Amino acid sequence: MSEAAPDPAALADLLAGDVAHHLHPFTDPRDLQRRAPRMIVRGAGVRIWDAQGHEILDAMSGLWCVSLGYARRDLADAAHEQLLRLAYYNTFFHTTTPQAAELARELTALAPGDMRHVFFTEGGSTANDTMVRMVRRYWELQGQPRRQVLIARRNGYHGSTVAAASLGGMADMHAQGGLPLPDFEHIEQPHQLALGLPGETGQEFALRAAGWLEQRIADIGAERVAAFVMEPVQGAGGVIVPPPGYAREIQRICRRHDVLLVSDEVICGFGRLGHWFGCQHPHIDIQPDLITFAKGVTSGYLPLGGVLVGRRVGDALASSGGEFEHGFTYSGHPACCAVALAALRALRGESVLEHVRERAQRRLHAGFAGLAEHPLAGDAAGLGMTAALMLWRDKARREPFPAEAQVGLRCREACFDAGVVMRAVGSRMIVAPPLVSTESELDEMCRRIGLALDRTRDGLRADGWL
Ligand code: PXG
Repeated sequence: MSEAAPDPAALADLLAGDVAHHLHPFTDPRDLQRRAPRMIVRGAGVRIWDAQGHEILDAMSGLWCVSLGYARRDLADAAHEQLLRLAYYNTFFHTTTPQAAELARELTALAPGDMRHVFFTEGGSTANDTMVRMVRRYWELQGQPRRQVLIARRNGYHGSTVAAASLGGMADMHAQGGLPLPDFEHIEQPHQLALGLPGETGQEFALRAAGWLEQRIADIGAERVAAFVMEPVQGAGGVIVPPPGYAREIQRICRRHDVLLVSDEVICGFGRLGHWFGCQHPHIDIQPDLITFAKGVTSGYLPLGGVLVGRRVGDALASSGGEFEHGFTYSGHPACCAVALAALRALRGESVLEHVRERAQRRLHAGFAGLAEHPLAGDAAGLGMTAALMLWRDKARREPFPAEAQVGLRCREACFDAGVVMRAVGSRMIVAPPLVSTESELDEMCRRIGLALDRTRDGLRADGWL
């Protein structure tokens, strides 16, 4: 199916306005001036269309969020009906709405372990900001106000607000504006391809990598450490899957030192790894004290995030007396909650998690194993509906491309041209397809990625990089 091409003059005018006035996230404005952005105008199922009418398979689910695919009538109707019934009311000052109340009950019923409370936010960054304030408040209530330090990992991503960017371990983000804030510390990521020693087994690496946390707690002093925060699988960092055993060992270390454990499930939650929460995947298998979430909870149709709070922190906050001096205008927005309720119904009613576990993830990883045979690509990795490939200049010698070759960006553009969205993280190419992707749609994504790899290779040859 293709779209009727729009009036070229109107499109050119819109794009000129975008380039002139719109500051895009994580985009160099000079690049936009050199080449106008691609205008996406429609989506249906796992496909999107640009303004020129090109059909593109969205193997990134938007930005890891559109788990149920585009143009779903149930999600749109939920928003539409709620906007007409009650477009907005807040949850401050002793008020609530049926949608916020119902969603709180549903989410805490789904959450692992003893999570009985949820705080609603507008997205993942504000969920992490809320979590930071919440764990510090918890320790104050416990009479341990010195427990202020949050430890997270290099190359972890937790959002773009000042606290979430401090928590994240992205060096380029820290290089701007004096981040991280004090009392945010980082340990190295559990990325064996980058940090493993020759001959080291996954299990040995898992223990060594978790040991970096214990060392850091000792350096800081456990009496100052509030929490450790990790993504089950690092998403924006490049789909970095920790070796089995790592997360369990992290949990043991946190318990030993009475440090709260937080799972950032903004990407991994709501079926991305084939379970309601990524921490429930057998490869991860931990019971965090708090979970932050966003994205897939509404399948990206409207913005919503939050913090699920285990009994330990939840009971302390709930019984403390005194307000938690925190909240957002749109905390528990009724239309966003209505869409989340509809998304949960769809995930359950259509057995989406079973589809991921029993069919889709296997097909995706089989496809990526095939792509790793391409001369340019190797080291297929991933868990659930996430997958990654490395691009090598010389795979046998494990020689990477120099940064100037911009191999990831070349491949990303080649993917768009081949009709599939892939995200580049340096020279790592990653996907997170909609959870509802059929096996034939996943095969077609991989076929198009294969084409893009061929074309990337041709371009690199033409420019003398190969
Ligand atoms: N935590 C994690 C694990 C995330 O992936 C956030 C928090 C922040 O969520 P909000 O809703 O505030 O954006 C995220 C967001 C990318 C990319 O390019 C990833 C995210 C956002 C934008 C781009 O991979 N993740």
